[in-house]
Amino acid sequence: MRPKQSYCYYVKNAMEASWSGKVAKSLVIFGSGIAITACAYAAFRYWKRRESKSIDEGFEDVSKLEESPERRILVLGLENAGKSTIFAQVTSGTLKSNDVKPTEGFNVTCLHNGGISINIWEIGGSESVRKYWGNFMQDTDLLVFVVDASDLHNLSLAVKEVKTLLGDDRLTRVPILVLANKQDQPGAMSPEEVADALDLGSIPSSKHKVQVLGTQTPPNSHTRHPSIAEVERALLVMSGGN
Ligand SMILES: Nc1nc2c(ncn2[C@@H]2O[C@H](COP(=O)(O)OP(=O)(O)OP(=O)(O)O)[C@@H](O)[C@H]2O)c(=O)[nH]1
Ligand SMILES: [Mg+2]
Repeated sequence: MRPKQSYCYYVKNAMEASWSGKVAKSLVIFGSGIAITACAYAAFRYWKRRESKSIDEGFEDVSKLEESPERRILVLGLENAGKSTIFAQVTSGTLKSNDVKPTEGFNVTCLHNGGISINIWEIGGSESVRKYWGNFMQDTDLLVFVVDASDLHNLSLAVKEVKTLLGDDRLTRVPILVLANKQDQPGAMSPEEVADALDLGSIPSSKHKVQVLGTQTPPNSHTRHPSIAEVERALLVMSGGN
């Protein structure tokens, strides 16, 4: 038979029980606190690792972009020389020259060759736009200068503009493709005559590689003139996009 316990015994036991219960409870709370903190820390570390990985990946993407093969061609020439018409035929094959309007600012079109994108910037040639040509010189891989070979009246102005361009440091060693356009017009100068007029022979080959092509994109023509395919080939080779 169990000895009869005094009231104090029960109180003491109850106190001990409640004390050990509190300790156990505290231990459980403390333990869960540690576990939660550990989990939170682990989650934080995991998130940090993910974050730094995605930042690294971001940098990889940027470096890939920097290496991405892109070329930039700058197309200049006096107004009405035929820049927009030629490049519409080169990039989209369209023959509708009625759609061509004088370029008030600039046009950008793109040629793709393999994995390389060739961005073609045609800047308007009117007097009011020519003063902004200087804003487009940077990072040019190829300069195309279009001349209306049938417009003898404005030839000296074209010569003056070419001289100014050749004096621009940003174009040093940039290859130059001169298009003697409107070869279909009676009395148009030949590509050789245009080259002489622009004094292209005096340009040292160490400074610029120069090529001259005769082109024509007459209005109402039903076929693309072979000279346009020649231009396309020259663009790819001279811009380094081939
Ligand atoms: N006959 C003939 N006309 C051409 C030729 N190429 C262009 N044209 C015409 O010349 C005019 C001017 O052509 P655009 O292509 O607008 O000239 P642009 O050099 O772009 O002129 P801006 O944008 O004002 O600087 C248009 O009426 C064309 O149809 C060509 O080879 N022969
Ligand atoms: Mg134009």
